[in-house]
Amino acid sequence: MTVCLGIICVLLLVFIILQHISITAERESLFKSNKNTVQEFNQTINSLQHTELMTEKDQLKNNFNSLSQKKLELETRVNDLTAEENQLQGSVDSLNQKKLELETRVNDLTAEENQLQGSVDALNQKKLELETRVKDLTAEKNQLQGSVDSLNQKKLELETRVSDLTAEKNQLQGSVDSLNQKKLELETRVSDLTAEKNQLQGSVDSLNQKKLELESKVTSLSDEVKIKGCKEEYLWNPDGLFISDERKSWSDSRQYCRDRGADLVIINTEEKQRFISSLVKEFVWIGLSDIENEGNMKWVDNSPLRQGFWERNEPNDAGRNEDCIELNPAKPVLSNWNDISCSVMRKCVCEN
Ligand code: MMA
Ligand code: CA
Repeated sequence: MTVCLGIICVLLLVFIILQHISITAERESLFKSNKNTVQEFNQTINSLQHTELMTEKDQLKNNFNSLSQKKLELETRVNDLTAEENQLQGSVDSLNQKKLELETRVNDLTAEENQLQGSVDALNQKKLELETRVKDLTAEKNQLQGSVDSLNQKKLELETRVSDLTAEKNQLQGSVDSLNQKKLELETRVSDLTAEKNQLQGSVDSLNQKKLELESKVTSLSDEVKIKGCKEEYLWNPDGLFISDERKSWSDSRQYCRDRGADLVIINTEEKQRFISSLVKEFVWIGLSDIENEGNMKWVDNSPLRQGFWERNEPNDAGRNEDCIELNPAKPVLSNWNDISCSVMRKCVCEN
């Protein structure tokens, strides 16, 4: 656009200059021809002074007049051309004015173009950035496409797995049904066995009753033997005694001894009571309890207690919860037993 405007201005200038040159040339040629005519005329007058032909002089005078007329006309023409030139000069001025305006406009447009160039540069920069971004996004898209493909693969695998598992589930459902059937059968069997067990329990109870009767018979028989003066022999071996190294409840302590081929100690002589009291340094369980029958103290071999070495006011079944017997070596040697809750944690004395 700027270039076009420049070219138009140049063409206008060239046109104006050519016009001016042609007008000036025309005016000069008119002046020259006029001057020549006057010189010619003067020469003619001079020559006429030497001639006698006055008529010719008159004629020449007439010619002169007509030439003067011609000269006036030419002067008028020159004036007209001068006016025309002034007019053209005005046009040139206005064109110059126009040209200045166009130059200003061109400058404005150039500034605008520079600004636009800046915008174009920024847009190009932006375009480059966007191209980079597009490239990145394309790479990302390809990566995601890869992920999608692998996920689709995974999905297919999972679908296969689901159908496998469904088949397996149906198979298991079949198993469950057959197991339920089996369970019903077993429940019937369990209730049959429970009935049988209850029956057997009745038998056990009656046998226990029988056993108790027999035990009391044995006791009374042994008392009878005592009364008859037969001295009982208490055989015990000090080397068969040992103290546990862990604190446990009475039942767990008993199991501890049993695990080692022994049982909780039975103290049925004063000698043994003295020996064990001197052996232990803290509370210990001994093999005596009334767990089975409150108030009926029994040793772990089911023999009844004949001689106890109780503390004062013991056994008292405090809180109605004391069925197991501890020995406290800090108390006097022949009165150091106490009944206490079987769940208390104590070391114990075992005997094998
Ligand atoms: C008291 C006494 C005993 C009982 C214990 C229980 C310290 O002795 O009442 O008979 O067995 O408490 O801790
Ligand atoms: Ca007690």
